[in-house]
Amino acid sequence: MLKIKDARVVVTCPGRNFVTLRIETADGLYGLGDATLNGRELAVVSYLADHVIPCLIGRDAHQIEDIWQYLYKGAYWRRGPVTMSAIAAVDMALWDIKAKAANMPLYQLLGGACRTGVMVYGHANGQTMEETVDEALRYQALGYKAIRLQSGVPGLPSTYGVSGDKMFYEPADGALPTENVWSTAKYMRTVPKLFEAARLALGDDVHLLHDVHHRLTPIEAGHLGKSLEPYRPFWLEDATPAENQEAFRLIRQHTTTPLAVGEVFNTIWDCKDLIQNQLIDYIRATVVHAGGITHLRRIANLADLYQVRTGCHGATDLSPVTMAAALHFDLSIPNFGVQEYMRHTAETDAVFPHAYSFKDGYLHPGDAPGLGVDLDEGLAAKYPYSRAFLPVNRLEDGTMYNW
Ligand code: KDG
Ligand code: MG
Repeated sequence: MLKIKDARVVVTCPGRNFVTLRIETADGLYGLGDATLNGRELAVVSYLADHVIPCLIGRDAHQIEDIWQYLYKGAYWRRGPVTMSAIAAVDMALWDIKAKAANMPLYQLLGGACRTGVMVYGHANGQTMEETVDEALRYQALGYKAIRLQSGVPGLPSTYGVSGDKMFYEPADGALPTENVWSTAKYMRTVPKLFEAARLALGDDVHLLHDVHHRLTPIEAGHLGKSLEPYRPFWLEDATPAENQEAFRLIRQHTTTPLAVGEVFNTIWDCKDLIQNQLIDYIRATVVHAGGITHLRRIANLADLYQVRTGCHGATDLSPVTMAAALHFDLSIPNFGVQEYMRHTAETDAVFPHAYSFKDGYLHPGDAPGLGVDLDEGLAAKYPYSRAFLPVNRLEDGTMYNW
């Protein structure tokens, strides 16, 4: 038995907010779990501190599955991003402890490596198409095999997903939500031109991706997917929201462009129909927002039956603890597709020293026991929480938008 002696939540803001759970056992082992929910961080802090940690003390840290079931079913109130991020943090920390107890990197406990490295995609973005293509060339020169392209839309003052800082894109940008303006017509004209220019400049050997950020209706998404086909995109992401999983059937009827969705999903129930009906090609659920490694493995196993591959969310609001967990997971599953990788700033990396490393377009989790990531609590304390929100989106006439 590895008795859980103590657990605490650490909130830090080395450039952006991160919530980390640290679980300690009676014999001195500890594990870390990420619980960051962008723009709603403190809700998860309270969920963990007030409602989860008291139930953990004295339990056997080895009983990962039982503790997962206890927190999920025992709460009565199942699912939802706050609950599932909190459960994910516990789950990650317990896997970290188990792997440290076994003196193995986590991927070994998960079945061992299925590949030599984890192919990642980076974010090339710019205010103009030309700037975006230049950025993409820079990523290609850094060795990236897969690159996401986002560009400003002519006629719109700002566009979500296009950042000022090129290497360290930060989605949450205001102490109150900033407002972007959206026009589907203007956007739809831009993307195929961007892909045409990028294919011409980058050649055929690089994967090109694009994120719609849930801005289109299914029929608009079908049209966009079809117009991108000549440029062979790796995927079109979040083409329409997926609360109605059936909506993806209409997109599928109109395009063979591969579809990715799921960064906002928190359980297998959010993607069950999408997967079983083969309406998507990549599932983007992540360790932190979808109930940890224990639950993400269940999702990936279901997806594998239907030839759906994983493409885990990996934006900067997912801490290095999640990045490490995702890499161990990605390395060990048969149906891995690609991993998103937005680099963290030097401040964040200093607070979370880690064993994973990037080389030639691939990340590797490293061979340190456990997740291979630590938390410098002294340094973390120097960066107090600072409220920040994701932007909201309005149409040109002021209508609140996002299907
Ligand atoms: O917190 C939300 C961001 O992580 C998200 O909007 C970024 O869409 C995103 C992506 O694909 O990385
Ligand atoms: Mg996205």
